[in-house]
Amino acid sequence: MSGGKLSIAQSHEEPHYFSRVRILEHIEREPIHNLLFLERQSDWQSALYSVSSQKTLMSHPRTPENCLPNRATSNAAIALLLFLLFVGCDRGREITSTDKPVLPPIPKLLALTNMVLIKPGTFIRMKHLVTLTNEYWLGKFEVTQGEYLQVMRTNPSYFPGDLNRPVEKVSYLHAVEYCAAITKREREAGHLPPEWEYRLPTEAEWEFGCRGGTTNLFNFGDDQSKADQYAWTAENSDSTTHPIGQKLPSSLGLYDIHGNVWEWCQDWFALYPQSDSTNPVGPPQGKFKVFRGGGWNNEAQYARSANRFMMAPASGTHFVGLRLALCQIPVGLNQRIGNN
Ligand SMILES: [Ca+2]
Repeated sequence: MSGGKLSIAQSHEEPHYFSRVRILEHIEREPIHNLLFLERQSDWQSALYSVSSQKTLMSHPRTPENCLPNRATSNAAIALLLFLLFVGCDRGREITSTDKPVLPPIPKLLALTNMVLIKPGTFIRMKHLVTLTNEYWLGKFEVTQGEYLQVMRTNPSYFPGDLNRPVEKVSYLHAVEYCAAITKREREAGHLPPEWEYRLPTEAEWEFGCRGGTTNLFNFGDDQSKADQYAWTAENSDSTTHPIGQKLPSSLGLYDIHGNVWEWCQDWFALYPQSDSTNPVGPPQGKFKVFRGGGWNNEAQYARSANRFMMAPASGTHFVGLRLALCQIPVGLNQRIGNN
């Protein structure tokens, strides 16, 4: 824009005059490209008013600078302005809902079908109260050889022949890898909200689920002679594992939670704290990881709800397997999301 036009606008001191002159100048010179500088609807309306009501503008002194464009250019400019107005090219208008970026929906939790929901609650451990404040899920069955093979492409088990037997000879480290693979698969399938993950249960989660509100030696009571109905132990196993789900379940619907194979837990082994605890996860480090529930290789007394054993995390043996847990990731540990 030349300095001459600027002085004309200022000399007439008309609020809209300068903008009209400037609009018409741009219509005349660059009817498409330069019109994009108009950022308010009022500017467009002002421009239209000026072009269609030439008398208004003509009432101002005619100078080479503020002369109206010729008729052909004006008609083209009017058509262009009308088109831009009706197609919504006004850059100053408010962003509507249709302009907002579409974010992917947050997945709803869809647990695997063979999981049992465990509600929050408390239980007594070594005379101390343990409180679990969040609901979580436990696998209805031990992880089978078939399930492990499908995900990990290998089957480390000592007892072959039936893929419905529980997987064993799986180390704690490989069990963790399996849980992470399930988490990744279910997350990619859109079945897991960001704050949920599959993992090994903590000892407290395992025992609370096993007990199902009972305070007895076993979840079926204190009568060990009933163990044959609920568990594969050294008394009835014939020194081998058995396909999952053949014995009676616990009151919560958990099969083989006593016996068949022992089950890895998340915790490092340590003596329990001599106090009440909430959502305990065990010590931050250690030498051995805990496994629970007894197995085909030990008598029923070792399958008690409270019994525990431990092994180095890199070791695997033919009487230890795993059971999946589905839990919320504690606040502050969300950095694990996406690393699974
Ligand atoms: Ca078991």
